[in-house]
Amino acid sequence: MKSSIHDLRIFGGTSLFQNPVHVGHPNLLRKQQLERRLSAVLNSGQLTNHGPQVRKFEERLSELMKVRHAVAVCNATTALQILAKALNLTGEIIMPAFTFIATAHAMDWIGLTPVFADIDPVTHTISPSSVQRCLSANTSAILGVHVWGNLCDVESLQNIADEHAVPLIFDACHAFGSSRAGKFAGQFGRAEVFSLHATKLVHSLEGGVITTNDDDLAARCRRLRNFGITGLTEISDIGINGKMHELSAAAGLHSLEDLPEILAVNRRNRMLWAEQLANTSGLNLQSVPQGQQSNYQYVVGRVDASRFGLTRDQLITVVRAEGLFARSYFVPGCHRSVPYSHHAGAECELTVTEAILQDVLQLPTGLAVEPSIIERAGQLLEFIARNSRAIFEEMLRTPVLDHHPQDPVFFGTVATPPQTANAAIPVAGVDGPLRSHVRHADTVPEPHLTTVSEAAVSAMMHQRSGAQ
Ligand code: T4K
Repeated sequence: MKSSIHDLRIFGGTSLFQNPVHVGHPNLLRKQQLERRLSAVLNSGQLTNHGPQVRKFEERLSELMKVRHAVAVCNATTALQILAKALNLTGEIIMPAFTFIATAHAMDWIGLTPVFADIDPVTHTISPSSVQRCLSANTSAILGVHVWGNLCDVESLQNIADEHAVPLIFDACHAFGSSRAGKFAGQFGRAEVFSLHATKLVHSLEGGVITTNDDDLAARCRRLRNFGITGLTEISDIGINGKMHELSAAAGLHSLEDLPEILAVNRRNRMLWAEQLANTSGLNLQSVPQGQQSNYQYVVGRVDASRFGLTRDQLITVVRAEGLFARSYFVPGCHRSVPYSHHAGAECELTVTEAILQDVLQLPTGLAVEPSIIERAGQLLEFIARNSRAIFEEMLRTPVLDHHPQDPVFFGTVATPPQTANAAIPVAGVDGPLRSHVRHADTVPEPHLTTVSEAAVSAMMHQRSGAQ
């Protein structure tokens, strides 16, 4: 562990984690068994088109979630589109701005207008009162997102939806295995959509599933998933190819068998993080609201810069260099991302969203994260908190900050042109606290990777001392 701030990698020390610790890593157990399963599928000759693996997977999913129908789809983005088409949605759809960009893209791609509502400060899910304010004559549906495994306030949202006679649907991509008042995600609203992407709790490598208790809606989703074909020579709808293939379904069935272990490990990890951070002032883990069971797929907290002594982005800079690849999430927010920033529908007030985008921090969990990793990471965070003032001052003084050799932010695939001498470094989507720390830079020599929130990290890494 570090005994002085000069042991920190950003000041030339050695990274705490030589092998980086990612926020998420595919949960994958019993690989040989999976290989045998996949090989049996390959030998069966049936590779796709609603084969036995997909049918069995759908059956297992509906049993588990206690819902009448589970419609397996190639990914959740396509599943959201199929669902919206199956409901004949047109015009505006109210959704949170605080979600993975796919939620907005899926709707916009099929001609719907996302209207971004604010979120609840505790659960980070869509705020019913904000939804009320976003309603208009053009609203055709409300789309809640169960962020981080926390379920939305489904009862209040349902009341609003019923009152205005619009369907309520959910993006449940984060919520596999979560429940509210004893009811599993998958049973709420008219329908819900789950992602089975490799980084999700349960996964089919890539994949998605629509769940619903509505027989007609399920039948329509099934038709739309298969080009709208209903018989040998019959085409009833304008459908798409949204089919899940057999290998994917077999991987999904395999993953489902590990669900109890994955949930137990996530719960344990969340508890360990809470223990480790109990004395770290200014870094507060999100708590699960009463009456809910979370799958703890994500461990998230908020960095209160005034108490912690560093902003969230400054903290990310320090820990990523140590190999703890903590992340901000959903930055810059759907409403601030280029395709939507001048959006006609985006007029709702997003005060809570804006605040959370500035300070939310995602920490590693999942099967790959051992207790010893959390213990060391917790000690590191505590050390940083204790020395935050000295670290901040040193960050202002130190000429060149260093980063972790395996950080994809610096060794990725998207290159941006070098900065010119003494130009202010643009930090896309990050204003406020970080801006005050981003100063004019000398030339940044190599092209470096920039994803939106990582631009902040990148900018800080390349700043020079005294160049105000
Ligand atoms: N709605 C919501 C709320 C969602 O979260 C998502 C997807 C969707 C809709 C759409 O669902 P899909 O159409 O994808 O089914 C990832 C995923 O690409 C995305 O599926 C997911 N949400 C989103 C939250 O996360 P990234 O870019 O943030 O993750 P990525 O690729 O950086 O992976 C996270 C970490 O996992 C990395 O640190 C490396 C590690 N990793 C990742 C992969 C894929 C591995 O170790 N191995 C791997 O194979 O988007």
